[in-house]
Amino acid sequence: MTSFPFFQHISSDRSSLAREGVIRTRHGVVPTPAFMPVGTRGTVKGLTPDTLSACGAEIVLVNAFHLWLRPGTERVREAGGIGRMMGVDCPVLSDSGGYQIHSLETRRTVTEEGVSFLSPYDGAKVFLSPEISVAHSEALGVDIRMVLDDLAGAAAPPARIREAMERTHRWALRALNAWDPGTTAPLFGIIQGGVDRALREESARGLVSLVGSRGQSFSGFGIGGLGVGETVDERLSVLDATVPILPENRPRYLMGVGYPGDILEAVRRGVDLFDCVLPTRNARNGSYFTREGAIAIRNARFREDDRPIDSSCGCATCRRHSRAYLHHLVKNDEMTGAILGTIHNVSFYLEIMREIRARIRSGTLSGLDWPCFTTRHAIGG
Ligand code: PRF
Ligand code: ZN
Repeated sequence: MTSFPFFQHISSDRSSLAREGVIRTRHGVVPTPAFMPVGTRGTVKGLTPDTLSACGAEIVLVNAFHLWLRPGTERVREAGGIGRMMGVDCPVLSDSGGYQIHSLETRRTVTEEGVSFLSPYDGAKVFLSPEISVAHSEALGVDIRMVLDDLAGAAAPPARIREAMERTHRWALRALNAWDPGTTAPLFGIIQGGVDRALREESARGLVSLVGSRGQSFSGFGIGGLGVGETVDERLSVLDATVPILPENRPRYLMGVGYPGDILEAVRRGVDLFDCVLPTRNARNGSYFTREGAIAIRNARFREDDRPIDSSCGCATCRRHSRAYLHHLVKNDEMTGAILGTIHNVSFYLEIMREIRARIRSGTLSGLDWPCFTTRHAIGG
């Protein structure tokens, strides 16, 4: 489909595996390391396309599984694709739903053929396979897509973790064979294997060496199954073991992680792409990121605080509004409070990604540290 390289590695950090690059898609160029705001159901909660763009978003994440169930893949296709329907100008990446199906409350049955489950929307019986997943992401018109994977819970026995990883590999080959790399959007494989380094190495090697029947290989690699209750040290150890196995000319995407400090440590280990619900979800709970740490805006100490959320932030919220105003809005459950908070948190994440990229370029990444922004800090992991 593309005559230009999908991913280009531009510069490398001297003291770590961090790298600066660009991902090129039909809908634009994404500088990496990049953070994708989460728009699971076809909207980044609280943001219009214009505010999302003003926050600095250069790529957005959706979930093919959710969009398939509602409003329906065919409806999205008729609307000109998900980017068009959402009204965003930037590229869109779709996750397959492997993780969401795994987390469903209702019973699901995983077989070699695929996964059967009840729709969380209306209870209808539905079936998803690696091939069906590729067909849906294609019809949604996304710019990058993830294969359907199987994963085991953090507390699952080793045999189940291996089984999920091996099934993920077999499904990955089926997805690869269902994909036409010549005419359709790039496809990423997903590495699984729990917190066992040997299993993760096996998973990375297995996916990197997969070749489809037409000679096609994955355009990039997701690192899945993390951010699910493992400790920070376990997660970083998995990245240390995994990333060096991945080809230099393919993007690496750490799925669903994390706090700014977690992202920084993953960037240092060679990761290029991230998504996480933290900035959007926390904003709706009145928890805002600042350079000095998170603040809970409902706290009475902000009642008469005339300062912006973060005096070093240039976002539309911090340029105009005080903590006192946000405190008032959030205390009264005004939707504007959630919107203004989301604008700040998403802008904050995108600003730290720009800072990370600038520091890789200038060779000063080693001086960067956000000890107050890690899962370790948040949950004591
Ligand atoms: N697989 C998929 N999506 C995901 C994950 C995964 O393992 C994670 C892990 N935290 C987030 N999103 N398909
Ligand atoms: Zn701000």
